[in-house]
Amino acid sequence: MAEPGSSLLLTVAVDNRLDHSTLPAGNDPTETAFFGSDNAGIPSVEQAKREQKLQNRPNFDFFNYAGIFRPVYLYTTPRQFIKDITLVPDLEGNVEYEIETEGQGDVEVQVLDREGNVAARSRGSKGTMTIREPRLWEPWPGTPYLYTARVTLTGEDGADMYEQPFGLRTAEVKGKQFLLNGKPFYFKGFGKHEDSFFRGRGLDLCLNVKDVNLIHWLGANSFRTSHYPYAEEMYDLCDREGIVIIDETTAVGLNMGGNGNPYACGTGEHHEQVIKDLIKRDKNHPCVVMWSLGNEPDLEHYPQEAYDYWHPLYELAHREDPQDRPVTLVCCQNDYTKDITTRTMDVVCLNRYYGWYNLGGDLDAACNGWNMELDFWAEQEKPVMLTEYGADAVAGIHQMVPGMFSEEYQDQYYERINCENDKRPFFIGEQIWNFADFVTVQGPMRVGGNRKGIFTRDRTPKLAAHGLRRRWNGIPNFGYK
Ligand code: BDP
Repeated sequence: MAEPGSSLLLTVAVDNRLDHSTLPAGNDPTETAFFGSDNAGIPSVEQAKREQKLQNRPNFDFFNYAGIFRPVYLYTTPRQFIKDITLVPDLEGNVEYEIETEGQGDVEVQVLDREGNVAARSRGSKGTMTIREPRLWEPWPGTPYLYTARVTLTGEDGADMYEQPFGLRTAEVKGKQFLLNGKPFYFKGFGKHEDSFFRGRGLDLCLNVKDVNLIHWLGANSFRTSHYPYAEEMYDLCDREGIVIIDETTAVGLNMGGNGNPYACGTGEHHEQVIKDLIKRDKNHPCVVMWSLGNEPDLEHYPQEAYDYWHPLYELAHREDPQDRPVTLVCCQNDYTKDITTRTMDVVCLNRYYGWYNLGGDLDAACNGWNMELDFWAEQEKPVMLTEYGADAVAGIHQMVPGMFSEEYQDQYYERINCENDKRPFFIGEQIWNFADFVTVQGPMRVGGNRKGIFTRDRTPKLAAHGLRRRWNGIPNFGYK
């Protein structure tokens, strides 16, 4: 330990290399890129590939950036200090708490209301406090009421103090419903990315405020942190603004399209750690209502291996979370009859591209196909939601007869698919892909990035944003299904 006043040199190395054993996963450097057009077998192409300069080959659809893109803080503590705070509130105002400390001392916990008045207090590192006349945390436009737990540890060396905001809310699945505070909740929102001009993925507090304002403007209530945990500042903001989050790990790209078993590549232990870290970091946030173990793994070609890999992770997440939130895994469009894992999650979360990657340009056929699949899910005793569906639209392309890549096609796509979803009582949410255009790997299917945003990369609305705004402002958070 450094003496006060002495200098300390801290060297941090960051490694952004990807392969099949990393999370997120990459392809081997010699394999084709995510969107590479293959033209396999042509001698000149094959040889040029072999002679190509080595580079990262992400097995996912976003630009991964590199380096440290979030703030890093160094701070000092007394010798006895508060290491961790765990809060498990209920709707009656009871808050179970546990304070982990380094060293011994007296622990005091005070719950402050929004005005700073003491609403409950307790002594000792573990116990239950009761808030009288409790106010619940409700998603916007309800009131996302926040309390603060002020924890003090007084040891031989002096006192350490930490303030942890929290909210009274519950999240659970019952039958085919997702209950928030005991009421059936309907998800309206997005998959997002941390991505913008100038900052790339770097933390941008102004951008976060802009995005949350746009979410309010649309009448949406939620997003998924596709495909990695976001900066903590975003969760703090969502706690305050009443935006609901599905919190996702970095496990994207565990899918070789059937050309290999992604579960034999050694990601298991790291994946467990990633889940533990995520839950430890975000467990007290009222905005987080569900954990997503990962995005679009192969669940079809190695169904048993997939189940044997994901099911223990599902159980781990339940064990790790003191609030025992629902747990899910986001499923790629696949042969759902072969996939035996998705149906075992608390919520069936589907990414589906009827009308884009298949049946593109024909929305009648797309709706027909989607309905056939919905008939299958109707048989399962689970709540079902879309965590991705969408169509690329290059802002400024307009067509009288809507064709792919036009703003009109994107707009009509959502109108048609949503109309089918509305007929299904077990369908509990629509998170579109994507909130805004974003950069990704180059390839023949990408026009200067992925254009499935309903906002451009600089956050101007496309036609579909207005249609969704009309729709979402008419759908209440509770009791729609
Ligand atoms: C899904 C992925 C997402 C992609 C999207 C797309 O989960 O990351 O960006 O498709 O192709 O497969 O637009």
